[in-house]
Amino acid sequence: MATPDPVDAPFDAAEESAATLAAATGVDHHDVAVVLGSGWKPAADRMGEVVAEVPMTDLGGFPIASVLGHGSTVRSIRNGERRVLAFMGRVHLYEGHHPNVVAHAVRTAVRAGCKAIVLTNAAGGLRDGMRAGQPVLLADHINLTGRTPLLGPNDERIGPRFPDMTHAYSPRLRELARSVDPSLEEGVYGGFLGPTYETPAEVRMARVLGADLVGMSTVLEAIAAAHAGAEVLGVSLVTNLAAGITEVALDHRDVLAVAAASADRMGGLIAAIVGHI
Ligand code: 8IG
Repeated sequence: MATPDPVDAPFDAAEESAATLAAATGVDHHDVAVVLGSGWKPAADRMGEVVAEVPMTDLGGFPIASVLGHGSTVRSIRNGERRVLAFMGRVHLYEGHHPNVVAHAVRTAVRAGCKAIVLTNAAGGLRDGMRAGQPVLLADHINLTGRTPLLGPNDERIGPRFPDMTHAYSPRLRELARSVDPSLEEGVYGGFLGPTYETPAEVRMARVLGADLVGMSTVLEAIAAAHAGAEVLGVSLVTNLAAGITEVALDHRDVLAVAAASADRMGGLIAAIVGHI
């Protein structure tokens, strides 16, 4: 059967994709999902034994592979008693997708049983003292995209009409992360639409608003997870200082180089956290 469209029927689409995932992996229940952002993919190799790996496009509801970044898969990983679902890539708003398509992975993970969602990303740092290569726990976000995956009639099967966001970034999971690595700092993530990096004036604006980091992902996924009642842990890897904070022009290749250099440490961090969730 064709998967229902996540735009019109997000709950049914997530339910169907979760059922397809269970059939394809032979694992009918997962506990924790991890969404791997730019440069974070090597982290998945340290999370445990890969039981199955499936192209995300096989699950239905995801954009075609050429958009997702070729070879985007989802892995089912055994980590002790826990079953981890690792999304080896994500859908971004700036690619032109509807917010419900951006949120489909998180909603699928929740339907697959995940009660905790780890959202990773690469981000620009703008707080004084931040440096490239530093991981930062998200304490909160500012959604500057002007979009939400909750637009339209609310489906009570997913969650409430007016979800509380006070504890969207789970204090429990942040504490757990700091118990694994006490050196972890926390920050507020400003989520922009992209795909340009900010102008220096926009970075100054973000700073005034209270952002410590800027990026182009995560906020809609966090909203979808909070709506669905899942705990969220957000982790940014600072791969560049935001525009105007540094005189150096931003280049995606530098971002990937920083991410590559940090991948092993980030992998160990996420693996250790997931093992305790
Ligand atoms: I990596 O400086 C990365 N992603 N918006 N700004 C925004 N997104 C980013 C940045 C940045 N660095």
